[in-house]
Amino acid sequence: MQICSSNCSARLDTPASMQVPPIVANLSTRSLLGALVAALLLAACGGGGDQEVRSAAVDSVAIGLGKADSAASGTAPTLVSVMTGLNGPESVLHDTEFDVYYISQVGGMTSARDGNGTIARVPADSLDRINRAWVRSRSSSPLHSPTGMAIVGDTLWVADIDAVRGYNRRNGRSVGSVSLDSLGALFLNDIAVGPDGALYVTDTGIRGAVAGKAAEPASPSRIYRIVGRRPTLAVENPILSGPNGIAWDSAGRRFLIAPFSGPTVIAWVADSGARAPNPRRLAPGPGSYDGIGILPDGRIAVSSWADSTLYLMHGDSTLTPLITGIDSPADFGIDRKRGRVLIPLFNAGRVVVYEVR
Ligand SMILES: [Ca+2]
Ligand SMILES: [Ca+2]
Repeated sequence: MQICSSNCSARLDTPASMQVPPIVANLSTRSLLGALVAALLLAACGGGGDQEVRSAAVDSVAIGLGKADSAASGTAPTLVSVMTGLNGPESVLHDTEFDVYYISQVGGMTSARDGNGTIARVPADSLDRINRAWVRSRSSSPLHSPTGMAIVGDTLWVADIDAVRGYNRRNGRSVGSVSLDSLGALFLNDIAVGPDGALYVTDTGIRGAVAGKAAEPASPSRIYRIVGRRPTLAVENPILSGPNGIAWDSAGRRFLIAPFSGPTVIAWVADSGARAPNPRRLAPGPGSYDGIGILPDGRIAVSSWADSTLYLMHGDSTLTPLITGIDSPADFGIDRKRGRVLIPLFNAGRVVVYEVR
């Protein structure tokens, strides 16, 4: 994550998405913080500045980008490419019609209104042709800290602190934004399109931390619903525990939520008349979750900053590691056509691309 000023004096301000929740602190505060600080320093001084794409048969362990665990899946995921030179990559989304990937880049402190957010666009079959600033911030359409994305019609929607901003996915031009400021939104993090066509947007409810101290949650854990550019509060519940990633699980007819501040994956039914608890806790794990999604074969995956791992969830009850050693794994994208998982490594300014079969 790029946290330095132009003269690259490293500031150890901890962005909101890098805070250490109590459960993680209890496990290994020192080692985790050490890793985070090292990563911050690396990124602060241009660790993600190399601009290249490594392709095909990359030895992930040799270059320190992760290790695939075959025990969890039967067939080990294969690292096939690494996109570098990204500025705080937070989320990847596959546009299946144009067959391109979008990569949101926070640029600097998470939640800072610094007007330097960007969205990259890269052809899925030509990763070396990446346009790292396909969308830039403009005075008329600022972009500060873009995170999760979703597509509805011709519009690419991107969460940005307390607004959701729209871009024409054919040309990257702004088509306006929806402010959620009046609803008290604090840190909009991810977006899923529901079966009703509405946008469901998580609010992690934390502010960017300062001076290396993790901030306490500053607003309730919420999910908003946006229809026709009109936002409403869909659910507010402490069980959501600082909701970060969100995905629609069509098989389970529910949303899956990856909380940042809680240890369990969460399921939520939006139009519940259900008697069962809603939202409800599923599989426990290390917490500090970011991305969540359904792999091409139907397995549910969730990424964790706590131990730099992409997990698989089994039967709603257990998590097992699929890929380990991936520092600061944020909101991964899924390419169902190619069987790929694209994981943004936030601190390193990279996206690692695995084939998962
Ligand atoms: Ca920024
Ligand atoms: Ca996220």
